[in-house]
Amino acid sequence: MRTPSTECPVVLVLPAHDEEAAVGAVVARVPARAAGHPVRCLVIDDGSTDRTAARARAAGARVVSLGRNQGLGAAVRRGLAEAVDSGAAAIAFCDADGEYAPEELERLVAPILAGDADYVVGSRFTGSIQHMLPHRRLGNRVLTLALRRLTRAPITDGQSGYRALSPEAAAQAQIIHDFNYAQVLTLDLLARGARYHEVPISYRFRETGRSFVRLHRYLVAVMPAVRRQLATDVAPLRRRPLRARWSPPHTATGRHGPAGAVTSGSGTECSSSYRSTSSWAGVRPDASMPSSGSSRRS
Ligand SMILES: Nc1nc2c(ncn2[C@@H]2O[C@H](COP(=O)(O)OP(=O)(O)OP(=O)(O)O)[C@@H](O)[C@H]2O)c(=O)[nH]1
Ligand SMILES: [Mg+2]
Repeated sequence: MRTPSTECPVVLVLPAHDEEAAVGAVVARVPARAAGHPVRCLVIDDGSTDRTAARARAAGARVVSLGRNQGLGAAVRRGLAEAVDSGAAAIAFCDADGEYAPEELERLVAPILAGDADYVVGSRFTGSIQHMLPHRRLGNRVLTLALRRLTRAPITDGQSGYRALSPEAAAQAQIIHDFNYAQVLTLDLLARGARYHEVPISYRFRETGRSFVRLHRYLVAVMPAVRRQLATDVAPLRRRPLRARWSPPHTATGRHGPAGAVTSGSGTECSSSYRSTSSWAGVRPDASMPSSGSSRRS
């Protein structure tokens, strides 16, 4: 098992598209440390035509620009790959529009750093919601119910924009379309045997910028991607005993051992060699697990 040194950073990725009004303040709110680790903020500038990149840099973030606008799924995919390459001890991501609280970062990454989870989702519905449009609330409920049915996992917020992954999970995760990650990332990671965990988070609807969510376009892009995800070689969800992987922190024992479902390199240095060395316990050896940086597109 790999024990990340407390010198290895926690990386918070902020995918951003035309968020000049909010991104600087979000970066400034990122805590300097989380669970004893230094925190690095990485903004993925997804083809912004405003001053998003400059504002993020001025506030102290590292900025990676995608050049042209590629979509939220592509931006998160790139962010995960960059964070893995930088030797992160844990990787989180959230919106750059101020809807999620960077101050709550430790809550997200603590179960990963403790070795109790591979994939942590911040749940707005077990936390607090300051304002959410009624049709959004309904849409979230319906899509979450569908995801629960598909995975048989106790998911309470399938569309959350605040999540954290172990570096091993981030290296192996596949986001199979560029438009979005919400459902396909969860389906992919659970099918790979990731130990899923939720933590309550706070949420407030964006006050600036422009949302990319338009119901029709969203459904037209997301539904076929979910169908494709369910047909991939890591998706025999209905046949896998996933329940065994939802043990709450500190009781997660069993065949994965108490400190992680992932086997990877040993040692305490900040390593970025997850792609070549890691594998999920429980995943078929023939299952292909390309890196998160691969561009498998819709
Ligand atoms: N609009 C848009 N946002 C993107 C894109 N790529 C990355 N993002 C960023 O992805 C994050 C999530 O997008 P949002 O539009 O906030 O999606 P959402 O939170 O589901 O919708 P709202 O609740 O209306 O904010 C934000 O930080 C965006 O700036 C893109 O292609 N379009
Ligand atoms: Mg948002």
